[in-house]
Amino acid sequence: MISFDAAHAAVHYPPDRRFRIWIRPSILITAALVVLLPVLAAWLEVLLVGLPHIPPVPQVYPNNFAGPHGFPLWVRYCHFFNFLFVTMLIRSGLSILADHPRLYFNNHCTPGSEWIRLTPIQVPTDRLWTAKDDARYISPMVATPGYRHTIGTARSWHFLNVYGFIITGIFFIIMLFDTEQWRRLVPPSTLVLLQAWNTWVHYATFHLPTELNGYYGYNALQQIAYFSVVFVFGPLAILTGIAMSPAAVNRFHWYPKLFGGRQSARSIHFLTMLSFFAFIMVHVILIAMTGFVRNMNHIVMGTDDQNHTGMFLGFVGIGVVVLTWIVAHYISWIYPRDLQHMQKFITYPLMLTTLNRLSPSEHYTEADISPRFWPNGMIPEREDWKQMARDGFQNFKLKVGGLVDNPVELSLADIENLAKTEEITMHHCIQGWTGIAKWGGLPMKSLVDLVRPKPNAKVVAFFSFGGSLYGGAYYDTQSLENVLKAQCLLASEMNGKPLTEVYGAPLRLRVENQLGYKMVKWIERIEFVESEKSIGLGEGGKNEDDEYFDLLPNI
Ligand SMILES: Nc1nc2c(c(=O)[nH]1)N[C@H]1C(S)=C(S)[C@@H](COP(=O)(O)O)O[C@H]1N2
Ligand SMILES: [Mo]
Repeated sequence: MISFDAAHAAVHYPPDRRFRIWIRPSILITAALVVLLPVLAAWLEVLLVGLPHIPPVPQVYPNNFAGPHGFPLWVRYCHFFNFLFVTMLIRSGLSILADHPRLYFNNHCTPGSEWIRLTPIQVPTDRLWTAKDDARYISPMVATPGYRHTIGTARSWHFLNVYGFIITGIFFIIMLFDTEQWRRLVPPSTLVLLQAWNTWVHYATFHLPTELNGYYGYNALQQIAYFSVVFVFGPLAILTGIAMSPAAVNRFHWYPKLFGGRQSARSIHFLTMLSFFAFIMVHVILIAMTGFVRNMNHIVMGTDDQNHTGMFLGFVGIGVVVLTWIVAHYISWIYPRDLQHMQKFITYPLMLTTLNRLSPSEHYTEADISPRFWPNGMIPEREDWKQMARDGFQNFKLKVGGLVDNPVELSLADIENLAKTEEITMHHCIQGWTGIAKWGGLPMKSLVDLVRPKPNAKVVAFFSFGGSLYGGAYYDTQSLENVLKAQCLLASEMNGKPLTEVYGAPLRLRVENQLGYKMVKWIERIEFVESEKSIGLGEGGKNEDDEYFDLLPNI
């Protein structure tokens, strides 16, 4: 489908492309019960007391039906765009999930504690296994853009489509309540629950009830399903999405707790995706079973008759959606930079005016510290770093320069003498995993005060001893404004001990309102510059340059 050069083929086409799903047995049993119990109850009811009574479907005549009915143009447009956006969200979401194919209900993400794993790999304990090693291949047939480790581009699609999804959703809900159409979706009383149960008993025991004409009304079960999709799953998907933002979570600690924690929110985000998927499946099957031609006219043409226009145009609409998936696939590989810039054009200003304004303020306790913290990145292979590592970094000097009045070279002891604070914070990796650790080191603000940036210095660049996925040294940038915020540290300690080699010795950055890749490990030098455009490919960091990550990942 797409041909890669050797470096990209090595990342995107790993030899091991097996796909396996493992689910914790207790969860599997619970899920099976949740599905089977209602079916069993329906059969029992029919065997013991017979089929429940469903009132006969009233005969409706177009000229005597007073209530809200039909499918106005705005309903039909929203339906189409929603289908487009939701499928794009599912496809790009699957690519994101494949980058850390484990879901948890605890914030530590300790290997083995996941409730579902979409990889055959059990994390090896006899060697270093980074989160990036753990990323899996996913077929581009089911995911956008698919393959392995394409999370940057997948996120661009996910965000571009989420804007469409939210705008469509808001417009739809406004229109619902601006017209009488809301009465078609919102159950009038709890009595509907009883009616829905009765309808369910019919479906579950294969006694299909006579269907109402959807042009005039829905059966109780159908109404509850539509209501849940619009008013429960849609908002839940959005709210749990926001609960994965480091800027939001590290500012408002109560927020992720609404969903049982940051990882539980991620799991619920996944489960809402499954709910959407299951809904689409059942919806399509029932549309086909209950008068396909007429139903297609309803939602495509807005008419209630038996000619074939709606069906044909409907197929064209589905074709357009499938074509969009295919076009998105090729854009991902042929114009990834344009895609990245398009998403930045919208998201960057949006972040600056919203999430980026939140200052992190965390107060985890020692007891919250994760027993094991996923490692990431490539340990430096440079000889000078290895030599210093052998000597415990006694000869290390951090060079701080660029647009500053007072360039300095600091040993670890100098840095310790400047100032030192500690904080216990939650780390959010772009891949989806989190971990809590205590970090100790120099507040970046103290360093800024010491070197005195010139007025035109707006960006701080951190260069690493370590390499990167496609070659070249790792680096990333921060706005000067952001490093002055609370809890931005040049960390030399993790959990009360000097940083180990794996976790970034001798120094690493901590920025608690952004994602992990902004926090350069194994820092060699720091440079104050006017703009990130003058460094590397100018996108703001090694991952931004090579993997199309965001410049400002507050979410
Ligand atoms: N030099 C360097 N720093 C890096 C990376 C890297 O690849 N190279 N990976 C980043 C990413 S993606 C994450 S999530 C964090 C991981 O930090 P940890 O190993 O302490 O978990 O380091 C960041 N810093
Ligand atoms: Mo990361």
